[in-house]
Amino acid sequence: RIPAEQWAMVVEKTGGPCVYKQIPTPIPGPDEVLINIKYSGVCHTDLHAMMGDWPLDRKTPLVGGHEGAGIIVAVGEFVKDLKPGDLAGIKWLNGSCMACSYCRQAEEPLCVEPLLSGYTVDGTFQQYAIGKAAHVARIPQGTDLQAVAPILCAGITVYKGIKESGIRPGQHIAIVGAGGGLGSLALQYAKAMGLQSIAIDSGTEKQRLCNDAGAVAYIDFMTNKNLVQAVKDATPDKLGPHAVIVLAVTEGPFQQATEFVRARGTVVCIGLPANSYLKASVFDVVTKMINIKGSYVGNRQDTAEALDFFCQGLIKVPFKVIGLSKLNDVYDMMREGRIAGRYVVDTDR
Ligand code: 8ID
Ligand code: ZN
Ligand code: ZN
Repeated sequence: RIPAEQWAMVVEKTGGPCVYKQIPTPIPGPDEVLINIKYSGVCHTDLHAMMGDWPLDRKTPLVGGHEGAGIIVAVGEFVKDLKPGDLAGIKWLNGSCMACSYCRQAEEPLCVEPLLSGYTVDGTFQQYAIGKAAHVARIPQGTDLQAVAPILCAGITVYKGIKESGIRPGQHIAIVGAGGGLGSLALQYAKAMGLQSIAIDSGTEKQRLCNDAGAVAYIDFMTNKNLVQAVKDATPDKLGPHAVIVLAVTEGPFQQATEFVRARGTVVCIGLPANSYLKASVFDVVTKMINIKGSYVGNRQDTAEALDFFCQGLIKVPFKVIGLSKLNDVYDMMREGRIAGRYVVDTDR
């Protein structure tokens, strides 16, 4: 029943575009599972991967994608707790060594020898993809596979980032890039976690999305003349948000975040713009006791928790579905910052 060949979008050279073609169906190793991917979210990371934006080697040719939800069709001989027919998801961390000092402490995203889906190993922009059994996301039977796909990177990442900020219920969080894929999920998790969100992005479509998600304020970074003051003014005491989650794909907003975060507040860097550096006033960081940190996807427990919020019905993912063969169109829209929410590709067309 598993076909020898299957449809995939393949990056054949840096800069793209992806080529829609049939390639052999991969065969899982003893500690792996083969998943018939039904839907996959398209993350900005996939575009960075195609463009060769990062100082990190990747494979070529490459099948991108790391937000894939589907049905297990084969399991390796060492796999005991998963079986054909179970629902599962492939996330950015496809596998890790499980032996290094980070893996031993469940900090597996920091593994020294990670396998990265759609980067160092083929990902989910194909009909059949492989994941290490230890790392695939366990998705409960009956889950809507279209809607859950974006949880597998965007959801896990922003949920983890919010936890890393140390913010508490009732406090204000600024989400920079709130109308994008990670941002729209961040608004949902923030609300579910009892936080008040200040959304920063641009355009009226993203404004509508942010308002619908319950943001207490929307600030347009393209038209606002004094963004730093506007963000501070959006908190009741005008001192600024307790935490900032920066999801933007350019350098400027990382700098700006340290200017509007409240004293003692935390800036969590999540976006990964090419060739970018953090710059902040040392005087402000010291005298306001500002915390600046990074946050990188999530571990297996973060994955389970992020999925649990979704399965409880607390996370409404704003997504649009398009055929896998149209992936290049999604990248074009993404480059121009025109996507409100997330695109999910259907691997059957
Ligand atoms: O683990 C991680 N740290 C992780 C996980 C997943 C993704 C990091 N990422 C990275 C991606 O590689 C990418 O660099 O997070 C970034 C955002 O991914 P995304 O949400 O998938 O991208 P998007 O849908 O294109 O959204 C980006 C949004 O940022 C807005 C854009 O308008 C868009 O809505 N934006 C930009 I560009 N500049 C802005 C600014 N100055 C801004 N919003 C506010 N202010
Ligand atoms: Zn991603
Ligand atoms: Zn490791």
